[in-house]
Amino acid sequence: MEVKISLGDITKIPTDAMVNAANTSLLGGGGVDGAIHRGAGPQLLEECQTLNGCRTGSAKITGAYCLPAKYVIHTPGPIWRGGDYGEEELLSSCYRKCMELAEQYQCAHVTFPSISTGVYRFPLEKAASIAVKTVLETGKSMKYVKRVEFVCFDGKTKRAYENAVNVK
Ligand code: AR6
Repeated sequence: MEVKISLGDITKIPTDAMVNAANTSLLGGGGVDGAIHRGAGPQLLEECQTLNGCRTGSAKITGAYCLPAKYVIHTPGPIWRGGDYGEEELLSSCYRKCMELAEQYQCAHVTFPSISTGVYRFPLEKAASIAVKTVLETGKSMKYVKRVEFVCFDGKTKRAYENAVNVK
């Protein structure tokens, strides 16, 4: 399995499964969630309204509508509350569940944003390390998932993911 780090807008990059850093309502929000709903069009919200939300650390899959993807995988990351509330395990669980859904739906290429490091304030270096480690571990035994791409929205985030890949 290949891991790639890129800089840009995740909604513009063609993929099989585009991961959304959502909230537990799955009904949209700001940041990457807002961009994904705008790019997909109103049918995404209609489908999300049928899902009854999603627990933090879990994931649900939908169609991608007008986005350049086959599916969107929505995962609510943990809100950082100092580190004593299971935040690290929950973030790892987000990446693991998204990888498992991508494999189940036979996706070769999966694009991830930096889950929880925006308004949810998870410390960037720690988040990048958990993301890379979990993806590499879960990807090892996968048959369909061949390429995982972390799409970073700014240079600081990109450097954190590059460092995380280099220490592995
Ligand atoms: N492409 C790639 N990355 C992006 C994009 C984009 N188009 N837009 C923002 N980012 P955030 P969270 C980066 O806040 O911390 C929403 O309101 C951003 O710079 O989107 O998991 C949800 O509904 C940052 O590096 O997600 C939830 O309520 C990363 O994506 C809440 O925010 C994550 O930032 C989730 O917070």
